[in-house]
Amino acid sequence: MHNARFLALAAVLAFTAPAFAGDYKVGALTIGNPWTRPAMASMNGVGFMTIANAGTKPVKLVSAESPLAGMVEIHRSAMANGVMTMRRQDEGVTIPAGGSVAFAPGGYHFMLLGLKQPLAQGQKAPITLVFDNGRRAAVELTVQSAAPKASQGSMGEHQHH
Ligand SMILES: [Cu+2]
Repeated sequence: MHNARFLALAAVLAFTAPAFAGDYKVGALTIGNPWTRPAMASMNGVGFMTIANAGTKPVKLVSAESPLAGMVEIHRSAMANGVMTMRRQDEGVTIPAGGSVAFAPGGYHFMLLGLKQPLAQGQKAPITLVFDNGRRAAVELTVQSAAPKASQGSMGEHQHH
């Protein structure tokens, strides 16, 4: 009786302990903290996450798709002559072996063009990442107005005011 109660408690703790739920593993890849901002239907959404590659070979992200958007593009923002611009990454994005790439405000991001429905705070937005090795990773972007805490820190993301 006492043991059973202990196990039940342990099970609850195991479910609630990870502060950063929302990491997805596909083979050697870990997709960390996928998130997006609230947006209205017919607007464009922006998806962020971290993709880490624990494997011994580089993996290239070639495209992405979502049932919620007319089209998903991989973009990279950069400052050019004091103006923030973004470019489509038609050649894909390589995740180096043993390394990771951050999709974060001010850098790489997923552009969800032509949202078919609004993205409301707390909702989940499905997106599928397509890699050159044929692997597909289906993840859900959590809709929230600010970056998740777990993606800061080691990534050294700085805030612009
Ligand atoms: Cu963009």
